[in-house]
Amino acid sequence: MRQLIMLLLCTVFTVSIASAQDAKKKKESVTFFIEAMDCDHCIKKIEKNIAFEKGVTDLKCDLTTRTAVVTYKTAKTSKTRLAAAFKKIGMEAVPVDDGAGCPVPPAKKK
Ligand SMILES: [Cu+2]
Repeated sequence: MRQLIMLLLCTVFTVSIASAQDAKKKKESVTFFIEAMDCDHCIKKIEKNIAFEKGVTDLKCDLTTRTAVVTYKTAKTSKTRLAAAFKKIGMEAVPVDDGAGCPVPPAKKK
């Protein structure tokens, strides 16, 4: 069952990449799971930093699920860059739709 979900997520992810390539102004949302996000202070920190990252248009943090939904312009930034931005403020952010053990070649990203 878990594998089926992963496969499904992979498919959705691949399709979203394909459609991202035809429109330069296209926006995309990525859900990051941030284990270190455990209080309002963390959320403030994320809001003060990630919201001002290049290409980020929207940011929603959820403390209960420890996730942050980041909407960004695909032409300006990428999941990898956003994850790096989280790392810069000391937080490990894992894109949920990538899925652990679901290898998505980063070269496909634009
Ligand atoms: Cu905290």
